[in-house]
Amino acid sequence: MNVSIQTLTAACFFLLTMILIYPDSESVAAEVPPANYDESKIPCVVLPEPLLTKDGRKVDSAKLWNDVRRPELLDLFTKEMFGVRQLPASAVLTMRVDKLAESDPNALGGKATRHQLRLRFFNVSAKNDQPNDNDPKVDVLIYTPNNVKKKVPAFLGLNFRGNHTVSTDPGIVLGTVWAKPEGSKNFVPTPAKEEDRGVQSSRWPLEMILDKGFAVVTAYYGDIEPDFDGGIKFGVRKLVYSDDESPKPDEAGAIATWAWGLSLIREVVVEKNSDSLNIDPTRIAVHGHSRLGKTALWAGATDPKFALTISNDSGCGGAALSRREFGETVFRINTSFPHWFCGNFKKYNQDVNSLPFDQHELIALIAPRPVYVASAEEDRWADPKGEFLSAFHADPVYRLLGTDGINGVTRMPEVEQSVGGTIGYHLRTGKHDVTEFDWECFLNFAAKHFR
Ligand code: GTR
Repeated sequence: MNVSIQTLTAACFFLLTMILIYPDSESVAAEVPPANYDESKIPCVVLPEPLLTKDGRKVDSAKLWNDVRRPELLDLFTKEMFGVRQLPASAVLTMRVDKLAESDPNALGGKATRHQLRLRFFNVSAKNDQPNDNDPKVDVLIYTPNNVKKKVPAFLGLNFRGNHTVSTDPGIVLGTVWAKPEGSKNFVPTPAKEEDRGVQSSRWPLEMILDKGFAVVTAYYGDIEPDFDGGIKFGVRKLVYSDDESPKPDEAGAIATWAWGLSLIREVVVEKNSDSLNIDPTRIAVHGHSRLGKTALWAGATDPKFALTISNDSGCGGAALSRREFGETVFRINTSFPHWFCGNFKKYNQDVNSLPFDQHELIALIAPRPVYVASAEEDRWADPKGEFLSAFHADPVYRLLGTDGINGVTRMPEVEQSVGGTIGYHLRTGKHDVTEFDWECFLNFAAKHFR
């Protein structure tokens, strides 16, 4: 190498100047490199082996997986990525389910029965044994098909913009959403608007889902915790953390909190009321799009009572492999959304190869329960190939546990083909979204596995 003395001296001088200006490395805000979309620039990716224990044992039986490797991985994902849930702490937090407050047996033109109920959270003290208006609440919206007599399976997922946005149904209660007023940078609680009814209905084809004999259960994710840095002070966790307290490095970020909300709804709303709702609690699919797809995967991994999990365009921190660093990266996501994951996850910003896991192992944590990963061709930010590879590399765990895994698929399929077995996958044309095609695949997958 031909490096002149002058160049070396200049480099040393530059470094010394930097050290003097920025005496500790923490104060140097490292810049997130631009996103890479070039396959040839992806460094050689060596994935951690799901079927190898920390102490080097080969996992060759379901028993070793269940007793040792799965708990080991679950612990790593919990402490290093999503964070330990501080909820539910029933000693601190009391929850009241307002009776099945609103029902309409003739919703959606008679196709469905609609139920709406409100979960209210509050701290009990000597002076207070009732929630007040400022206490957190989560409104849950449920539709069940009218033409099925026996208990039906259900799709449970959070929505981005409020329950009233999933359908134009005028009976949906207008709640409160988090929005930025014109010219403001801050989110404030804002009464949901009549004109926003149904604005997200293309992502929630209710009639199509109901016609196939499934119920739909949803709630607004911002009710559980609003989605901005500092949102912890305004959701359910405001009852757990005091004003000047923030989560420790291994404590839950927003995604783990939303996932907690999904499990809570599954348990206290659906399972507890399964007779009156006519929903089969053993056939509940958890699903989500994008950041809520990441949430669905974590809910599926942590709550074995979710019988099936669907991730739509979940990307970085969801189904996409972190080590590929294609599109959105760990560094970028932790910088743009510092509240989504736990503090420890930021340790890996500039060295994803030191992560003690990769996202194929998140999918493996769901095994042997069916999991479906959906990608969109133009959604390069979410790295469709990385999403497929995660599904593919979870296959050995699914097969060890006696399922057909990805059913022999070895290559990423052409667009618009749904492939796989217990692990399902498709790549559709188009952008980052949830479309009718996605739902057709989810419904077929669920119908096959919930037979
Ligand atoms: C993007 C984010 C992604 C994805 C998406 C979404 O801005 O970078 O990780 O989750 O938002 O949730 O729509």
